[in-house]
Parts: sequence; structure tokens; C-alpha cells
Amino acid sequence: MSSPEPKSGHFSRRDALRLLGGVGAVALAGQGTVQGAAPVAVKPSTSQPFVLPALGFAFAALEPHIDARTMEIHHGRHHKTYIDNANRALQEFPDLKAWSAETLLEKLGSLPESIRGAVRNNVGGHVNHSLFWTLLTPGGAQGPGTELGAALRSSFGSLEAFRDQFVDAGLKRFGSGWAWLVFQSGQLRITSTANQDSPLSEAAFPLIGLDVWEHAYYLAYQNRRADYAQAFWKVLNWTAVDRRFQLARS
Ligand code: MN3
Repeated sequence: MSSPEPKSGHFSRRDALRLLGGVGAVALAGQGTVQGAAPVAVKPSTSQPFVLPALGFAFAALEPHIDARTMEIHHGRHHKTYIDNANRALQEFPDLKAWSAETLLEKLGSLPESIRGAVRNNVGGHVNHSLFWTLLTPGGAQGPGTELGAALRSSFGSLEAFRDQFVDAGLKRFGSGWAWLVFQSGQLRITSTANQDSPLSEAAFPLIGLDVWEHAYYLAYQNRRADYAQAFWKVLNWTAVDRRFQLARS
């Protein structure tokens, strides 16, 4: 088969904003001048070779809701392993070198079959975890901003109903996977994926992701996934979610 092509030779403004995340995205959103920005402006975790992004807070910062040892192993070993495996697999495909992690997932179906599974699992694992860390913080807003709050109430009836449905999605995900709040076709949706499958591969933009693999909670919660999912609300940084909601609609 012919080699797939990146969707463009440069990163679009939307890509740059999406990839940057955090404070950088806010700054760029204000500029509106990053059309054609070089990949160098992109957060290093999303361009190849992938690197482990800094956590941005101490391993113990989320205690008692998520314990330090879990954070240390989850970030330094589990996430690192996805990165190492992704980089190793992609070494064999120089034609894909310019593709960001997100683009690889968005265009999963167009990738050579021989690497599709490795990208799905390992680039998926990298992108999902990179997002997860940015959503976890002892700081940030305790609830959604005005616009997202209104959208959540309109979509799910109330914030409480939203939280219940989100937790339910995580509990119903059999085995390993993720619960998601996504923005798709102009709508908020709650969904879940198996393993490290990314909403990006379904043309959905993730706003909130909760890792429900046992490695995310087993040390402190053992089999009590429901308790872990409830504790998630205590450490979710709604400021980051609001920012992603803005980004999804830009
Ligand atoms: Mn994980």
C-alpha cells in the first residue's frame, strides 16, 4: 500500500493549540498567529520521539485520593512503557516520523496494518496518560465554569446526573479502559473505551478521561473501582476541563 501522508505539511492552529494544552494554549489562543507554526512550538510529548511529560506536581499531591506510590508507578513505569513501545514501533516507519501522536490516532485507519495495533495501544496509552496528568491536580476549580456547567446541565440534566453517568461508564467498562466526557459533532457525550483506545480515533475530542485500569487504583483501592471513580472528582482540575471545552469548540 502507499504510504499515508500527514494531513498537512505543518501544524494547523487548531493542532498547535490542541497539542500545547495548558497555559501555552491560552497564550496562543490570544495570539491567533500560529498558522504554520513549526513543530518546535509543540509540547515535546506529542511529537516524535515521544518523551515522558513532567507530572507538574508531586507524587503525593493527590493524597489521600490517589496515593503517591500509585502515581509514581503509573507515571514513571506504565506511561513510560507506552512511550518506549511506541517509539520502538515507529522507528520502522520513517514515513510517519512527522506525525504527531494525536494525528496518528485520528488517522489510525489509514496506517499500515503492521503498525496499527502498536499505535492504537502505545500511542493511545501515551496520549491518554498525557491528558490524564493534566486533569489531575489538587488545585484548579472545583466545578465547571459557566459555559461548560450550562452545557453539562443541558446535556445530562444536572451536574450530579453527569457525574453519576460518567462514573457508571467507568464501572461498566469491563476489564481495562477509560471513561470519557467527549465533545463530538457539537455535543457533549459520555462514553468509554477499551484498553488504550482513544476517542480521537472516533472523531471525538476528549474533555475528561478517567483511567479505570487496575494499575490506576489497585494499590489503594484494590477491587473498589467505584470508590476510586468517586475520589476522582476530588482531584479533577475543572479549570483544565474548561480550557479543553473552549479548545474543542475553537
Ligand atoms: Mn494508566
